Amino acid sequence: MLYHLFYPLHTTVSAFNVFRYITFRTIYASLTALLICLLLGPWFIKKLTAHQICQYVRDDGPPTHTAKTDTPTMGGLLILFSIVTATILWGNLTNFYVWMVLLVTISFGAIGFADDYIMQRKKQSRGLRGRSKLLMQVVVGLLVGALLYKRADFDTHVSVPFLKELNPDLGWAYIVFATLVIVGTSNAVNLTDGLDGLAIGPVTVAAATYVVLSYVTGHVKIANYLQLRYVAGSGELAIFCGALVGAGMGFLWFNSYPAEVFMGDVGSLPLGGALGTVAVVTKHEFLLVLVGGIFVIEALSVIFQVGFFKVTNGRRIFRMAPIHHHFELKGWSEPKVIVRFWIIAIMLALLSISTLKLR
Ligand code: 57M
Repeated sequence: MLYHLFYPLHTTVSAFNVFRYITFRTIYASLTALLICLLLGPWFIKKLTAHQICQYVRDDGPPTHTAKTDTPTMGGLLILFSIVTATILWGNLTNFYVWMVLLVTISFGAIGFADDYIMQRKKQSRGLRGRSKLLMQVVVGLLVGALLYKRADFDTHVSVPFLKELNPDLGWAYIVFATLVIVGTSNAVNLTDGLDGLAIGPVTVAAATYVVLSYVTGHVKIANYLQLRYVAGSGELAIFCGALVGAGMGFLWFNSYPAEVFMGDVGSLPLGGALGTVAVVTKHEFLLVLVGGIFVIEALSVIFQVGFFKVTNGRRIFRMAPIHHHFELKGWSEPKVIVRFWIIAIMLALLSISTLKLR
């Protein structure tokens, strides 16, 4: 909005020229989202507590988690408000991809909200049925895939990290592929969200990585220089990712151990969905496996644990899945698990950025 208000005035006030730059708007989108979270956070947490919107902790989890009962939840609403406001303020609102990623964020937020709301109404730790939740996510994913496929300038080739010669064209199957990436990431982030700051830390790191990736794929000269697929208009997603970084840091202020608030599904589902959408639009879909490696490890730990549990009639690979519970039950303190997972997330992000050159 500020871009549309001020940039046209640059002919009279040359200082307004700065609104043209994606870098400038990304930094301010990030700071705006951070400030919104920091300023509204205490008031919002008080409201959640006053309305008794609190977590119902499962009684079969690690014993340390029972102390978390009554922690306010649905803090994701604050994250969403900060991201959407900062993106609308600093983004170019004529950009198709900006609206697409906002659409995914808001609709996945609505699915998460319904889930959390049911949990609150029923006063228990289970909300929407897993299948209904998945079906709604798939519908949004397919819609995004179809909208992209219909665009004349969208490329249905996929790029594989480290192998620049390998660019298979998926054709219409790209719609299914995009859905898989978006829905898979959304659920993997949701599974990761089981310790204070465990999900929002790596989400923030991944968003910062995608600030760089969106910027370079949307910049014709840099994209050509790095031999990347140039996606016209994708640079504007750097502003959205910047807002995500700001909101992530702002939320972490309150969600860091010991957490004053949890994000709830209204936070975890849209954050993952948004990262998946950015990966799809910027043509860095496979790289998301590395950028979001923590989410992949968490999801795989569940898949292997549940699979092994079923095949062997009750035997387990990990003490408990997702894998963060395994380390907790091994005796690592909660902050140690969290910070070590953050360290891995940062390492993976650096590795991912290095693939821009190592191909
Ligand atoms: C949700 N949600 C947390 C909070 C957060 C298939 C199965 C493995 C699924 C999995 C599952 O349901 N995972 C997704 C994880 C919950 O947090 C709420 O949920 C929101 C995210 N959706 O924002 O609102 C609890 O996580 C803790 N938490 C924090 N700090 C935070 O910042 O400490 C969350 C955020 C909170 C709090 O304790 O109550 C959750 O874990 O429920 N299921 C599981 O994760 C369960 N695993 C399991 O059953 N494993 C089995 C195998 C055979 C399937 C096994 O290994 O034996 C565990 N979940 C819990 N306890 N809580 C089991 C034990």
